[in-house]
Amino acid sequence: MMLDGCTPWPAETAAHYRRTGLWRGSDLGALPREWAAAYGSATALVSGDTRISYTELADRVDRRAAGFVREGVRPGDRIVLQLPNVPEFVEVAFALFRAGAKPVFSLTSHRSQEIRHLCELSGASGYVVPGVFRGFDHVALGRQIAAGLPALRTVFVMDAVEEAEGSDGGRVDVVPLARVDGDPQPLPANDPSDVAFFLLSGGTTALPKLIPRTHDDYAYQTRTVAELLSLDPASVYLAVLPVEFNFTWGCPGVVGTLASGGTVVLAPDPTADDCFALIERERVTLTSVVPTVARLWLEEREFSDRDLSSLEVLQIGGARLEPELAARIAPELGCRLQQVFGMAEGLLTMSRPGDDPHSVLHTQGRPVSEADEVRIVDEQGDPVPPGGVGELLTRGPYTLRGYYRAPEHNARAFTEDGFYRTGDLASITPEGRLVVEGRIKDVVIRGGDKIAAGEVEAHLLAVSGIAAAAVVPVPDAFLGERIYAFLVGRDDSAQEPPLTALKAALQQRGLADYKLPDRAEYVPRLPLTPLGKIDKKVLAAAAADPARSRD
Ligand code: J2J
Repeated sequence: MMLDGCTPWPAETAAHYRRTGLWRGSDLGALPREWAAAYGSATALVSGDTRISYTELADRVDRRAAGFVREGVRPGDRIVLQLPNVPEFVEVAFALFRAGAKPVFSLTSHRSQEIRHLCELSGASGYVVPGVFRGFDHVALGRQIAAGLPALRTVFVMDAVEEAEGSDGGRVDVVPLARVDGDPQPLPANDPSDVAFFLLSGGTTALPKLIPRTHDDYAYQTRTVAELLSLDPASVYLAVLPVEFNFTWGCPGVVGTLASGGTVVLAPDPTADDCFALIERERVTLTSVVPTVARLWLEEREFSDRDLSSLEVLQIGGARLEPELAARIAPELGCRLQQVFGMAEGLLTMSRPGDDPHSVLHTQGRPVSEADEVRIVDEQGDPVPPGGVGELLTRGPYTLRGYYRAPEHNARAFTEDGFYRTGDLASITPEGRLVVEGRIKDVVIRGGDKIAAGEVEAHLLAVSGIAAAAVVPVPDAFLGERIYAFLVGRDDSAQEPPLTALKAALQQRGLADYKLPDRAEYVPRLPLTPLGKIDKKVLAAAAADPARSRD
């Protein structure tokens, strides 16, 4: 049974995935103990000077799970998890799985707008935070949000907090993670077909959506990708991007590496300085980055004498990889390139170890599962001729059937027979490889971060002096795309806020920094399509015009 508000796979489809051995009745909460039995004293996690063995990890997960139960966390509870790349992220996620609670993975860059929405949408009873991180006080944010959301009972804090701050007039308990500890106790197993956790959608709508991932579907995804890459106990994975990103968490990422007995090294940030040092010190064999990070590393490589010879595979995905950049990976970094096209919603395509060099540079490879179904359709929803470009639709054993608590959106985002409309434009080569050709969804992909235009527009409209707003991507050599906002002022007498004031106003509203427009331009009116919708194609072309004057 899946949590209320989720869309299960149809019964026969689920039965088929079980019969064919794709879904094996997994429980993510039971994994650390199983891994400890298999890999014991081998190193599971490395972070700074801390090294944690498989046995220690399982012990910590058991103790923390008991601690969460003692703090009132119950099976089915949703808990917003907002921690950086630290061992506590992994421990807390698995402890929550163990306790039957469902973590909602959020980004550390998220602020009050995003966190309030995630807490509200998920009905979260808890919120796990670092404390003060990169100058931002997450505990204060938790208190502020809890004041308006009675369901939110506890803020769990990784850093030590002052006892005096212990409670907020009874509204919310602030509990240090150190106190989330208890003697291990038997806890009920999870239903493998139930939600294990929620990933955040890259989104096309004004408010972000939640993606339910089940125990069985995620165990299948991570196992399949780990097998495809032949991971084993000698594998060392460097988590460069935020761990809560599906790419880092499970493609094969943290979960796939641990399931293979390898070692996960947590990088504090993606800089070449830090990551090259970690690759050298830990003899890293595999890592995954977005194209912007790959570009940064290539630029730094000639100035670094770090030994990167252990690195076998660099996975690059999350945004379009220019063939020119792709071609530099093997010669300049001395490792194999693997292109990855993926989405938190499910479908993953990847190039394979034996693929010919041309296709590795120019395609995003094949779906990772034989059971992935992929269709390329035209605007009417009809299949395009072989090799043609159209919207990519997909369904399969690890692709969602519906967003959480979003019936109206689901009616548009899925076909009647359960295919997810990705909003990506793609074609398939005669050899069956996917080529991403563009997208029809209203999203900006800025250095791998996904920004829903509608979300930024809604916030811009709430800023005084703005009557209309349209956000489009503008190409950028370093980030791939940047955020360009076209604005219409409210009336002639009103002052048009300049970009810095706009950004400040959006930050003031509590929008995450990565969603702030990089450029803003005032226009007398926004162009419309014959159907009366804002013509974003015209705007995107205008934004990309190098001759355009910019303020
Ligand atoms: C072009 N666009 C791409 C690619 C994703 C592995 C890798 C990436 C993600 C991810 C992920 C792309 N070329 N190679 O979850 O597990 C764009 C598409 C897609 C959207 C999904 C993973 N790889 N994209 O990026 O949920 O537009 O997942 O629909 O963040 O990123 O974004 P997200």
